[in-house]
Amino acid sequence: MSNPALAPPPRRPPATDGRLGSIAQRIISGERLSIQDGLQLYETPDIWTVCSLADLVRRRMHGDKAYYNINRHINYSNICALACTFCSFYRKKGQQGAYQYSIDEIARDAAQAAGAGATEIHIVGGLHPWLPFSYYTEMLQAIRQASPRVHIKAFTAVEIVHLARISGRGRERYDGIKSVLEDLIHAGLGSLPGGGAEVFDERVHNAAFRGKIKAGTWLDVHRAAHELGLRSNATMLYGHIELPKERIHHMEILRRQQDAALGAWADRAGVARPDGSVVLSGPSELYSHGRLPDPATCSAGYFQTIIPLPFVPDASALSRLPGPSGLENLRTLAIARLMLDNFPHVKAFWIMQTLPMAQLMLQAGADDIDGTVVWYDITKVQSATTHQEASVWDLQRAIREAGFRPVERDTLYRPVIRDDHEWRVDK
Ligand code: V47
Repeated sequence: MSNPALAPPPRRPPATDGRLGSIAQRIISGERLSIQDGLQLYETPDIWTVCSLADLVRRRMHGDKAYYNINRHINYSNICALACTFCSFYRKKGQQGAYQYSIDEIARDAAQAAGAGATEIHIVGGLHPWLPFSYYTEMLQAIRQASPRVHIKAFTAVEIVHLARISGRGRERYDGIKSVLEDLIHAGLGSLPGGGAEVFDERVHNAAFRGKIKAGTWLDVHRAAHELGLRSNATMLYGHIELPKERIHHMEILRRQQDAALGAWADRAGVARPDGSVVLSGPSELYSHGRLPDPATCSAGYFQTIIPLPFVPDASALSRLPGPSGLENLRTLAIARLMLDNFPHVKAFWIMQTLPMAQLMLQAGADDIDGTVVWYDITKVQSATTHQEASVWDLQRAIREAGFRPVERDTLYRPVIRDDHEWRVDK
């Protein structure tokens, strides 16, 4: 007798939602979506239309290119003054599993990665209660000295604020934050990663992120970085206690800040800005990727990439929560592509999404899957250890199988050209 549990599920036709017609029209003509539109994209059962609209925009911006990089993440210490409910990474000093790398160890690991072809070192850690400010500048200097060509992307906004505090420059003061960034740039910092943004909402912050910096301070750090000519990324940590409207609000805040960051460039370049916005994702050549500030000639700082981070509950104080499902991840990434029309890139961070899911995301708005990573301590998906490495072959295969052309990029999205053990960027 056949086992009913093994019978194929009934085939349902994919849901189509006629109400998406007007949103689709506006996306096709390159108009900016409203908060209401964003909510409708969350509410509709027609997830495949949402994904295919995001794919349309993504192809308009990047054609068949899909980016990856050769990088190495270094988490210098997990000792943290905070004890965030969503975090499984932090330890208290003396607690089992607490660690802190010396500058020599960090420089050695970075040099090893650079020797193996990495173009980027991505450094983040906990808010260490006792390490002095000089530890951070010496860390950057040591990497720069041992590996002059590698790009150092380091420290989330909450770490920058911590550094302002421990270096006596005031925790939340804008000029203090800016002068810390200046010191770090001088020591070798190349850009800021997008971590620590979580969800920009007072209710969610108080319930899940109490103790971390609030939205205004996170945005100030990135604004200061952009004013100093640094590029940065932005994240959204979703799938815990926040509501869809709070995710859309988060995206809207980032979009507004990016308008301001790109505004100065657009004014200089004579690019028209209807309503003060800078839409990069429309059909017009005026807004195509090629018209973005060229790193070789323009010192403008701005957000390069949005990285939606699905909440991984394992081993955190919120482990009772289920975390987001695969379809929720796909939808959120697609909506990020559609709402954040002034962000050049959308990253499906394979470590948190998994590589198979990142492949699907390439067909739903993502143009980047991050890199080889090697070690990653912040989250461990599906019983992974801290050694989480993808080879270049793995990344290229995943991209090709999804129907795209793999392009190795540096941190600033310049194509990397390799010749045996040498590499250079195509400007
Ligand atoms: O700041 C912490 C998040 C971030 C959990 O800029 C968690 O290119 C999910 O920002 N479940 C660090 N997320 C990672 C990050 C990042 C990663 C890859 C690329 C880039 C980039 C940035 O991870 C933290 C926090 O927001 N996080 N705990 C968790 N349980």
